[in-house]
Amino acid sequence: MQDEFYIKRCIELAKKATGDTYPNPLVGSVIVHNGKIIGEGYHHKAGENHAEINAINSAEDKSLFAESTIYVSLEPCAHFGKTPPCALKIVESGFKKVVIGAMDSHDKVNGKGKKIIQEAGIEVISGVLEKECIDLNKRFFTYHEKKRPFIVLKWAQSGNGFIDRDFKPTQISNSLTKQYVHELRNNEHAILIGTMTALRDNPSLTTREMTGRNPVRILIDIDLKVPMDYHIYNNEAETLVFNSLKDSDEDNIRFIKTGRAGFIENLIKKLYELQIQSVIVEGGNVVLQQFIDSDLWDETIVIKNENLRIDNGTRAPKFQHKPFEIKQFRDNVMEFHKNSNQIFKK
Ligand code: AOF
Ligand code: ZN
Repeated sequence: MQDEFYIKRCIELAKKATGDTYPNPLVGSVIVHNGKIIGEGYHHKAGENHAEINAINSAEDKSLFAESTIYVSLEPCAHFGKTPPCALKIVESGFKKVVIGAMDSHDKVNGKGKKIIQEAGIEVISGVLEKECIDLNKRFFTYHEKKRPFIVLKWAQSGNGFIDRDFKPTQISNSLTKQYVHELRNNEHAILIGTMTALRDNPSLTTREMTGRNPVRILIDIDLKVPMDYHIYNNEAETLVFNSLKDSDEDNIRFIKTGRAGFIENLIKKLYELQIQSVIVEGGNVVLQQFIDSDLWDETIVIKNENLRIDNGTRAPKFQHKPFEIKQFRDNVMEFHKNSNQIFKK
């Protein structure tokens, strides 16, 4: 129980850097001596100190380490990257015990950090609040383990399952939800839409009003039908255009030529190469259904307006298999999860 309490604190600390650590994960660490926290830290930004190092540096009395436990939400690293290995620093610092939340599936670490510490004769416990620690970095873990981005599908539908009225742009969700949608977008590295949605709604897909950071915009436009003066091509953010006609790279816009066969699979492979760790797919209906049919999704968010009834229009995408878990949070938002314990090896 004590261990869980301190790993929870690690998670809390890690979350302070939400959105700032890409391509690195969120990680927090605390050092405990005789039931008292004597050091805390988290990873702020790629290239800067890892969580453990900040926790170690923050402790005033380092002579207490020999009788202390260091907690980390992610397995300490074993490699010389932008910073030296935390596992070695932990050994040198002479801790009595190490408690780890989740193991790090990044190829460079993957058990090696834990091994270094154990081989130095230090007691190691791992897997404390593992599910929570994996969830904290679900994008990072999915990216490294499945060799593809974490994929979120999102749409809004009427109470009786339509996403528009008479096949025309229709306001389904209310203005309160708009804020929520911006939050959702902001959690992801990229936002994806198809030709139909770009032509019909002409969205700019930015979230800058909220946070100052814009996700990468991805447009699927096989025959390049979306005119260059549409908002998605404005220079407020980077845009990747997957198409069948040309490859080119101009300022903020990159055209990526992709074969028609296995289009979605090829696109996802390319996003992996471009180190995009997560993507939210916002439509239209055909694109969303393609992701479902290719079994390429991790979470689906459906914003439902129960009071709205529509007689004629586009029907919401359909799952072939019932999702494992359906969570309802807020009145009008449903979240679907594909698997119980996500997709992870352990
Ligand atoms: C840790 N503690 O706080 C973080 C870790 O390029 P580097 O040197 O910053 O290494 C990045 C990798 O290190 C990253 O992909 C992940 O495997 C691990 N991140 N490890 O021990 C931390 N942020
Ligand atoms: Zn490290």
